Amino acid sequence: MLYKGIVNRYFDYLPLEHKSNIVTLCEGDTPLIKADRLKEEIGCKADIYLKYEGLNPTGSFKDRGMTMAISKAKEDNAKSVICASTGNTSAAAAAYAAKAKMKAYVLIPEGKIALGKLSQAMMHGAKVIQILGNFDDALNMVKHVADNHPVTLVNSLNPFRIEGQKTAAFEICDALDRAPDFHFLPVGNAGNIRAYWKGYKEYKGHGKSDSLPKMMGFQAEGAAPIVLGHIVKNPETVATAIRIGNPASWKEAEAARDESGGVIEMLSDDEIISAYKLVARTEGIFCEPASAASIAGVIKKVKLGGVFSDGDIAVCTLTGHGLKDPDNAIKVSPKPETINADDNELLKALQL
Ligand code: AN7
Repeated sequence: MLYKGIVNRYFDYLPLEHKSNIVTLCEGDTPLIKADRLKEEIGCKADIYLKYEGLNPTGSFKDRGMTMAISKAKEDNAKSVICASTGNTSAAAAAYAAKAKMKAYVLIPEGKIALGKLSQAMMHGAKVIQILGNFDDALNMVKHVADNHPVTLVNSLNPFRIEGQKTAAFEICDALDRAPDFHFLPVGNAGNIRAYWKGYKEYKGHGKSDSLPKMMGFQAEGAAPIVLGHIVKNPETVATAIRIGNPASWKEAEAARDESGGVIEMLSDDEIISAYKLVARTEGIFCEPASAASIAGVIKKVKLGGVFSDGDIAVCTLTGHGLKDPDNAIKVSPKPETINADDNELLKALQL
């Protein structure tokens, strides 16, 4: 049967009135990939599975929330949507608004979003406004606009975003035929950890799984408000997607951590980049730097010891595709060699 996206697939679990209002790019149904080479390389006792959300239509997990938020906006006859973004939300908002024949307005921190994401927002015809400030400034600004003008906010403060994103937890339980023991993911604005936890709890409530994972969230050291317990005024990290100092779902992220018996911890940019390279080179999977925080989190726990047992299942969400951020990929990789079109020079360069 033709796949029609997450709202259609999980319609009974989602708060949309009519299927006719679904706006979809056929997001979701992303692969859960068993990462045995990575497991061996880092000496992890648990089996590791990667939920490769980079394979969504705009290249990130944001499509799950956006299909739901835009479908609901259509149901409510909205004509335009607005969001602040570190990049991926703006790409998804722009694409789904285009499909829905709505106008999208997106605010991004100037110079601090990955090139692929900027190109997407521009290509899909959004009005792109760069702020001489950070994501947190931009989020405050769009909240003020949406409170006072007829434009729908599609940041994860919009509860329908969370509803859509929870379907990733459903897919994981469906694929494994159980819930995992651990779920690792990066934390920025904290909507996704909140959404997964909601999804796992609801699925268990419906009798679709009989356990819940420990939620293992990871922030970047320079942007770790939840770990530090205070707002970070000038967040900084190479993982620009999670360069956020005052997360909207702060309390809900803490609740997910505490109810599940999990953690929210921080990682250095070096740890994130080394996991980013490792997953690309062992599993053939290219994710963006922020996404690799989930793998860096597993590595940290393996080094600590005593966390995983044989037979445990740890799922890592790879939130966005590596092609989003070609600049960082090139920066951390060996430069290609240039030679003349000459067989001897080639043999010398190949060092077979
Ligand atoms: C690849 O696009 O906040 O903790 O404006 O793009 O749910 O915020 C992106 C966040 C992780 C963090 N990985 O998720 C935005 C935005 C990637 C991301 C996160 C983001 P949340």
